Amino acid sequence: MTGGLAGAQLFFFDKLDSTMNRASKLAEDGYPDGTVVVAGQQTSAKGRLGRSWISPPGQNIYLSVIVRPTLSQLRYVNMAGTLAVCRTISDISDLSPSIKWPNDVKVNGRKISGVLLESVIEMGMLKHAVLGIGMNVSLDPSEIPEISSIATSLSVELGAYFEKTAVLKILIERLDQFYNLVKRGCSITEEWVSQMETIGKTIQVRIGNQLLEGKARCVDNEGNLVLEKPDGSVLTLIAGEITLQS
Ligand code: BT5
Repeated sequence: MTGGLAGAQLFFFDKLDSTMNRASKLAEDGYPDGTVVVAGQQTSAKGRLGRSWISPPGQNIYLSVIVRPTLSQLRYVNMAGTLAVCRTISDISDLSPSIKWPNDVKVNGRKISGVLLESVIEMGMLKHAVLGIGMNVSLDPSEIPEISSIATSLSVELGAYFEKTAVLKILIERLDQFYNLVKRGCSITEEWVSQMETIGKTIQVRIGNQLLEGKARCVDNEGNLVLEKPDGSVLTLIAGEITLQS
């Protein structure tokens, strides 16, 4: 722990429905910026847009952090989460993680981690937000049909056992580092984009029931994806409302 924001106080639970729910409750009770909630297992873990995060017991990381940035810093917190995961993977291996806009971390084309940001805004003011990170450390996706073809873990990629606590410690340190940059008003967009696999690719985007195809041109300073449609027109996609198909 670097003694900064993330990791100020850490709560560990063997089993929770979701670390997001528990961290959100603690935030409502006034726990400070950087309070971390970790679970050994989740029974009802959340992904984005009503999806779920498979969270069996064992050596995977399920973590949520209470964050209290300004409203204008909020959009960078998701970047801090994905960058912290990438840096953690690079710290402990020679794997090359990449970010799939806006919140997935992939290794060799498969998802190893997902990041989720939930915020409570009242009367134009940010009350608090919770950043969630799921990271597969020793998950064996071949045992889970729903994700067997799309997911991976550190153990699968490296053929070695990893001690979850050691990985968690590095992840919290990295999160602390990136979140501190956000809080100090430094832009981490450039670094985020440099880790991103999505730029330059032809992608399919689902917006509600609509499916669009286009070329991912760039990401603007606020993290929005700029899509060029086949007719040459340009659309700015805001993270949080959108799913990339592949
Ligand atoms: C995410 O959503 O990727 C955000 C996941 C955040 C999970 C953390 S765990 C700690 C904290 N507590 C929670 O309750 N949540 C957070 P999304 O982009 O919607 O991706 C969800 C999709 O990823 C699912 O529909 C599956 O296709 C896939 N998926 C589910 N579980 C997975 C896993 N363990 N590994 C890889 N992919 C998974």
